[in-house]
Amino acid sequence: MEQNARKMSLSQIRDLLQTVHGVCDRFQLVSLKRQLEAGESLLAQNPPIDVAILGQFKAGKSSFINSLIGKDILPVGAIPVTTAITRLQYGEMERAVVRHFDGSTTEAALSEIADFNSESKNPANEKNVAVVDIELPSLEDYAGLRLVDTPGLGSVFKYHKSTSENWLPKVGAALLAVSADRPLSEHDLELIRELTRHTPNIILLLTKADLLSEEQQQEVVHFFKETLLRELNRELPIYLYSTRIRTDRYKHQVEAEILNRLAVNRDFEYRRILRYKTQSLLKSCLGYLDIALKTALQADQDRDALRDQIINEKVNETQ
Ligand SMILES: Nc1nc2c(ncn2[C@@H]2O[C@H](COP(=O)(O)OP(=O)(O)O)[C@@H](O)[C@H]2O)c(=O)[nH]1
Ligand SMILES: [Mg+2]
Repeated sequence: MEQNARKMSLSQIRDLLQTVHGVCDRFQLVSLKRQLEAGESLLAQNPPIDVAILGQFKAGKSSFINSLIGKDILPVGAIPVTTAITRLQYGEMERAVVRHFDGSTTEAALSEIADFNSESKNPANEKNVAVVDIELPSLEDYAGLRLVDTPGLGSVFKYHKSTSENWLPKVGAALLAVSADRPLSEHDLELIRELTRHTPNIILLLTKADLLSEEQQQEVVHFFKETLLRELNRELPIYLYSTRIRTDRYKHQVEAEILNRLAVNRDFEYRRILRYKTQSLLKSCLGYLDIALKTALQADQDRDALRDQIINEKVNETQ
């Protein structure tokens, strides 16, 4: 898919998205709506690349981001905590803006953001928070990227799952956090399959590496590789992380090999991601059209068969 996509120019992408938009309207393909909107707004706005941390609840996603930015800004905890998508990006001054579903915004101090994105202080997202945007001067090296913390999947809070899933079409690069004590579930594989529709950048992050000995870490990494090959026929980069031990070493590797690489090649990555999304959307759209065509042909055949049957019966009656 990527090889053909490399040839697509931005104006070709615009044309393709317009065509897909027309097809979606005409055939009411509502299931492609979010994907289409994500592609269109990516093309129109050229926003920062969203580097999302995804995965099961309590995998250590929020802790990982806090550790990367060197500040305990995001709420973490032993029970499912994160309720709303939270984006962190470079800004000249520290600030947080809460965006509500009705389009209104609230300015908040960084120390107050748990009031909006944690389950205990904003239960069932009763404050209707669509997204919390945080700006930090310390993210200057990664200007052009946006770190995205997401509510965990698989918890008793079903809307955490839908919040993250609905957001998925926007993903630029995905870091799938898998905790060392719960290595790779069917849910994780399902998420990788879904992510494959939205981004060419999927990276596995084995969190809480401190819970394993070095030998066990190797074993788990080996298990990940084998499972991905067997189940998805894919290889994905795998990184280890711990907020407890050897954090500097893990952090340096993630910064150098993931974040810096994306930040330095930001414009190239932006186009690559946009092309990938367009190509994927096109593929889904053609898939739907193919089904619609087959259904229509089948209906034609059924009608012809019925007509033949009626004619035969009439012929038999007159004989
Ligand atoms: N042992 C260990 N525990 C961690 C690590 N990172 C996070 N945790 C713990 O895992 C729990 C869930 O963390 P959190 O960041 O809220 O997970 P999230 O739901 O994926 O955002 C918390 O109790 C953290 O203290 C780590 O590197 N090692
Ligand atoms: Mg969290």
